[in-house]
Amino acid sequence: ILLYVLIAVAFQSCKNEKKDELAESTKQRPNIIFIMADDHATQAISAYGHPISQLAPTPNIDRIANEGAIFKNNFCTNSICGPSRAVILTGKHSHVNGFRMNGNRFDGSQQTYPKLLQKAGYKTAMFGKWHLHGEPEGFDYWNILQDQGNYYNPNFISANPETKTVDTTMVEGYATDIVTEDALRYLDKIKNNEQPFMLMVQHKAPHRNWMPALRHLNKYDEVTFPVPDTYFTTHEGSTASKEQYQTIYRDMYEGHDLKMTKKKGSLELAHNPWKTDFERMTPEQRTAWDKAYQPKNDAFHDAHLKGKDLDLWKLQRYLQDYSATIAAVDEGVGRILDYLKANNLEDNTIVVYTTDQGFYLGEKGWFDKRFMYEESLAMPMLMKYPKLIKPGTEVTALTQNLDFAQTFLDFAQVDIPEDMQGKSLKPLLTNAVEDADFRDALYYHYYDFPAFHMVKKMYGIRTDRFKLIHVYDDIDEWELYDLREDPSETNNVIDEDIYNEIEHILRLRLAELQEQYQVTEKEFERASPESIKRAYKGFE
Ligand code: SGN
Ligand code: CA
Repeated sequence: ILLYVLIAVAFQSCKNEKKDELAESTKQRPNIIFIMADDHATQAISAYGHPISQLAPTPNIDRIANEGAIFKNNFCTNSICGPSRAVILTGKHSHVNGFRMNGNRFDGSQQTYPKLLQKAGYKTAMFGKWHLHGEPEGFDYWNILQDQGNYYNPNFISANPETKTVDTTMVEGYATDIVTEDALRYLDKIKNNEQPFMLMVQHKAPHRNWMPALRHLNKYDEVTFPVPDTYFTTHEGSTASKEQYQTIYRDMYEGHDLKMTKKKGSLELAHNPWKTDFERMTPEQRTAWDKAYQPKNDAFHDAHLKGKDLDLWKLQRYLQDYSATIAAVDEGVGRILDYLKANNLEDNTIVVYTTDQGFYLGEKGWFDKRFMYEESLAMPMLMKYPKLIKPGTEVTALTQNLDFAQTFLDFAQVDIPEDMQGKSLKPLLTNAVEDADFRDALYYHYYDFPAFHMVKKMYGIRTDRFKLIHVYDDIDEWELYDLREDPSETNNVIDEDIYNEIEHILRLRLAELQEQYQVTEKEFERASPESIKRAYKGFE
């Protein structure tokens, strides 16, 4: 009996020690708040310095860069919403995680970083835009926007633990504010828990159709944004660029996107094919909206603009609205940062600000994303963590959304699974690795064709100076750009002899990357010529 008691006591004290150890290490592990906007271009974040953002600054988002790090060369692997989100969750390229294009369904049973963090003792939660067509897994709490989400009075989907049902509820208000407030409420509930937490706060804004909050409807009316040199380009050297349907002055809907009215004195919107956005507003919201927009729309009618003047006017309206939707995102980031400070959570919390891909703000005449050119390939990435990241850190290494999962696991001291395809960014932040030694080249592959905007399928490689792209499906065209000589990528040098050697090296390295990432023949399937022709007609 004595022996038994001794063993039991020894066992118990060993167990307690283990528990203490776990509690200790749990306390040391950082909290993570991952804030992601939708389609927020680096050109529209003032920390990145682009002239557009200097006219519509983002002071709160910039706080993350000032107090932490800014990644100057961060890129996505596939410039479109759902796929980027799937890459972030899994740390695997689209062809490995299975989510190649919008409309696919994310296989939620697969390994993701939130699941691994949850298993390792993190409290996990997800708010806002999910867009992976299925219920989030690996979260203790989630409350997501239905589909793309709406700016006004959006529907939210969440699991109800009491009834064990999944409920869809319309919430009155402005999406960005609702998502921020939901996250803050949750934070307040769990802030004293022993467990570390990981929250994903994912906004709809500044996604199309760019509807600002009521308090921001006139915010940039007096601002004239710079017109990109390439606004009226004729896309020489790139058939895919010529054949896209994402040109501001041709493809934007005058009502739905540009909020233009049919005629002076009328409130009736010009082309507004879907009854999904303005029709959701309450009469009070709509009245406030019209009060703000009618004077500017009437002034537009009075000006009788035509041709290029009209095209330029559309750019201004687009950028004013786009920037104004960001204002609420920026305020929300400020509220979260202030909350952390006021609640003594600042030191031990990693805050990340990013978006799912880059976006065109008039460059090449475009809106939207998808192409492998810089504006849509680039992804903002800002990260602060006072314990470890020195304020004002600038990272120039070639990094990707592919790296995020491993980074968070690394910070959380969780083993990184072998099958993840990115690299932790932590060594860059502790100066354990030089920026130049981190990655020599990155791989990209976009699949969503034929589809809305008609951007052809393409894959390619980018190094610090060059970019080689193969555009395929109904064409077979290679594009090569020298980013140092031609930052706006308007001069395809694929046929220039002096670049032959470079092209050869890039092709070899591209093939190596495809092998490394296990890209198989199956990834290059083409659609039938008939379906492509039909789509070109259909989306005209
Ligand atoms: C919607 C938009 C498109 C956009 C896709 C994908 N049109 O269809 O312009 O490219 O989403 O965006 S809209 O008028 O309905 O908003 S993504 O961010 O989800 O990939
Ligand atoms: Ca997006």
